[in-house]
Amino acid sequence: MERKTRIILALDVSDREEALKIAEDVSEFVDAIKVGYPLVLATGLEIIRELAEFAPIIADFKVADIPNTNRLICEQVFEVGADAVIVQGFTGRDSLDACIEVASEYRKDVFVVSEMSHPGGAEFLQPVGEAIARMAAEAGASGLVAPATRPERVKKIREIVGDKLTIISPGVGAQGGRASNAIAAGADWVIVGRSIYKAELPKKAASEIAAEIEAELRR
Ligand code: 3DU
Repeated sequence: MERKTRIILALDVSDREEALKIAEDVSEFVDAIKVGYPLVLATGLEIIRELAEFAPIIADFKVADIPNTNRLICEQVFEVGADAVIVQGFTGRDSLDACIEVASEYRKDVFVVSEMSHPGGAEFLQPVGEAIARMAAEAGASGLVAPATRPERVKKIREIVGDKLTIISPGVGAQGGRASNAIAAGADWVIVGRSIYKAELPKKAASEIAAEIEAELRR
């Protein structure tokens, strides 16, 4: 994934035509498109192949199962053309290793959720987030998912993993986080959903966030 605008679009719409239209519209302002359950359950897995025409695709299935099941899921995700998969870290090293093994066979990336951006993310996951980040680094994951709603946590995770892993950061806009704060705290990319796909002019919304990030990086 190339660092250009540093925006990953979370395309959580449930209509195929709308998804393709938004993807095409905003493609110049996003470095990747994150596709998850809402769109895939509504339209089918092949939407990943269709969207891959516009940008690299990150499949957000928060994979969280035993190693064998994780392997089977990741194989399907990469076969259909995704460039990366998001997996949970709390299931442990063997489950993560299974995902990383499959990803390396396909020369693709694995991003590990260390903690989540919503208020409930602080309940169970945050206390183990740093241990998950360390495990992901040791296991050879490509990156981590860390919360833009808590930039201080992004900073902490960055201190732990150094430059070894990339950090992608959801929670910007609709969940209250600011793109510039997440980037300043050490995120490589922000993940933005509703603030772009629900905007009256998604392309304008994406370009404004890109400009905010660019200004932050020039500081
Ligand atoms: O809140 P938004 O509409 O900008 O969407 C954020 C996206 O990122 C959405 O797909 C959600 O499932 C995902 N995500 C989080 O919001 C928080 C996490 O910790 C991990 C993923």
